[in-house]
Amino acid sequence: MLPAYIPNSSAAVFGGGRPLDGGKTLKDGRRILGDGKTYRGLIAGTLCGMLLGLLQMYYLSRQDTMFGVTLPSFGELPGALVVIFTLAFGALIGDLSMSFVKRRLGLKRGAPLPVVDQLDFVLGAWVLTYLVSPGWFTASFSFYVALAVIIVTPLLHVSTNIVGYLIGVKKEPW
Ligand code: CTP
Ligand code: MG
Ligand code: K
Repeated sequence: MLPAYIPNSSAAVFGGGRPLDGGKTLKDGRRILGDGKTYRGLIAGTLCGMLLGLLQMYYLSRQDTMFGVTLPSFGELPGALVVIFTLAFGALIGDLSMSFVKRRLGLKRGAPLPVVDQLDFVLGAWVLTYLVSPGWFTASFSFYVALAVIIVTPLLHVSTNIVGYLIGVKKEPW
């Protein structure tokens, strides 16, 4: 999940500039996505998530087992590369999909939508990974993995956003 956790906070640090929706509004008079979803955030977020995934791959490729679990062999690494991309990019797609929904609900950029804000990127990462690499997804996914992620993620999300707010890269502490 690490390649999916990094992109949103990296987008908050490196994002800004030209918005993905080009400033356009829909018939409801509201922005398609809003100024909080930018090209720079999407690209930098994906690259940072993938960088972390590559570090994980490098580390894991140097050993055969971890905590008694047999790690993927080198031959499986190309598939892992694809998954690193779908986890990182999917996280940002999940986030911007929910910005689309937030705008349709009349919520302005930065307005909180509890639970959705904390888990949209997890859903995006899982859905894109499942669609692109269903074999890898089903092999790694289980009820307990999902449960752990759904419990831990909002706690991590809330705490990193408070830090982001305090250091001035986020406008709101959520
Ligand atoms: N960000 C970005 N590009 C993205 C995603 C995020 O530039 N694709 C940056 C923006 O500066 C954004 C910040 O990261 O303000 C925090 O992201 P988020 O909380 O998801 O955006 P909000 O500003 O809260 O906007 P929204 O209401 O649409 O969620
Ligand atoms: Mg927000
Ligand atoms: K969000």
